[in-house]
Amino acid sequence: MVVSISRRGSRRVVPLPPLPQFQSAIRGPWLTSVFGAVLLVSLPVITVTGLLSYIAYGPQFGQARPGDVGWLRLPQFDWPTDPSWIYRLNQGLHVTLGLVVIPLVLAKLWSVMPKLVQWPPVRSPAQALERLSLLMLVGGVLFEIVTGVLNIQYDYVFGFDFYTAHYFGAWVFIAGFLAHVAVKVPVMWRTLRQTSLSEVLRERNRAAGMEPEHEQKAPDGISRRGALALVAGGSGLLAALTIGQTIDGPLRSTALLVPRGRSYGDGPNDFQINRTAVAAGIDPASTGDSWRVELSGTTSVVLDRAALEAMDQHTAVLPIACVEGWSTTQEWTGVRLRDLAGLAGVTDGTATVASLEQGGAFAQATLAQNQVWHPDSLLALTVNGAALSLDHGYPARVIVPGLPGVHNTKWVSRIDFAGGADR
Ligand SMILES: Nc1nc2c(c(=O)[nH]1)N[C@H]1C(S)=C(S)[C@@H](COP(=O)(O)O)O[C@H]1N2
Ligand SMILES: [Mo]
Repeated sequence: MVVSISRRGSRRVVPLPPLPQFQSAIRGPWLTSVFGAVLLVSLPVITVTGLLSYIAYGPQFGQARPGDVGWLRLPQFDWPTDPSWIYRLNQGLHVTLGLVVIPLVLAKLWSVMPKLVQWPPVRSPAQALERLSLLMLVGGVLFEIVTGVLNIQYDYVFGFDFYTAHYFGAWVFIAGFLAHVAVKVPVMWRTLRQTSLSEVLRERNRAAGMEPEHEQKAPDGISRRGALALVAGGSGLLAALTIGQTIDGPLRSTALLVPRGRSYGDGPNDFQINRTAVAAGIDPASTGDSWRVELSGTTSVVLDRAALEAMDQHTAVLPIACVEGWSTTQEWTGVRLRDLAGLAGVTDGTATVASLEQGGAFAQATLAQNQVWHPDSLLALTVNGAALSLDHGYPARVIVPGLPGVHNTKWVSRIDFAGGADR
């Protein structure tokens, strides 16, 4: 790196010359701009799907995490039920893209590393602001990546709530990102117009791939074309070893990077289990002949499994799509939630479903009106023609199109319908 003092005088902040082992003849505005351009498109998709997932959890029912976000409150709306794969797509994009950008983020940081370490660290208030926005951008993106990856790999390993940290971390990142984009996009655009991608891809030898400012240096072990291939290869490999968890089916076994939650059942119940009955502390005795589901609305009704089986059965092919990005589509049969609402004497409104499971985030979930009244929204008794296994929520579980996996409550014990009777 050539250290030059600007003609305009000594007020200019100069990057520190990198240690020899960090010098590179290909580091420069062009690679930075290419990586930046790809991140400019992908990071907003990851951010927006993340925020949408927060809304899908239903902050209006006090069940999104974190619950109280102060002035960072997002617009709230009833998450759609159509298409039924909407949350599957949302989380598939969020998690897969979130992993795929890791090599890009690292390459981008590498490409500007000498600028991150500059002397003096702060020269003016304006420059201090720029440094702060950079800190928010770099710190934010790394924090989101690390917490996100740990969350899909392990059960909670944090000393803090993942969702709270990931939510507020996202806003730190967003602020830094917007400031950075405002300042840098014109520079990026100019650089990319000066040297086209196809030009660089045609660079035959390493020397040709050097940034002009480095021309007097020995070529690197790698050309710009090679660096692009390396990053693209890394991202492609991450995608290939992840995407199977969202696509499911035979491809599930290719998702080697996301082994979490891969305990399976038998036969028709042989698909991914989030948390087993044992892990959830479900006493098998409470799911036997003594099990009942209590419905409350304008009247109360208590049903056993035989009574549910005697009602109109409806079948729907619906995905379970977990916030962690995995999903699995199965054929569910059971009683429509709206038929149960009718039994409870209710003709509209939301419903709160409670599980036999005691305490914690999974003990109950509130469904929006559109989710309760959709014709495919079920209290499922069977899956793929067989009784639900205990791990998949026997005697009965909720399955609703488009709903985040977490609110498809297993081991249902009661449903409170909040709506009124016929108007
Ligand atoms: N009672 C209860 N319901 C639950 C859960 C749970 O742990 N307890 N896990 C939820 C989550 S996070 C998901 S993704 C789905 C997974 O359903 P499955 O284990 O049948 O695949 O169930 C949801 N319902
Ligand atoms: Mo989940």
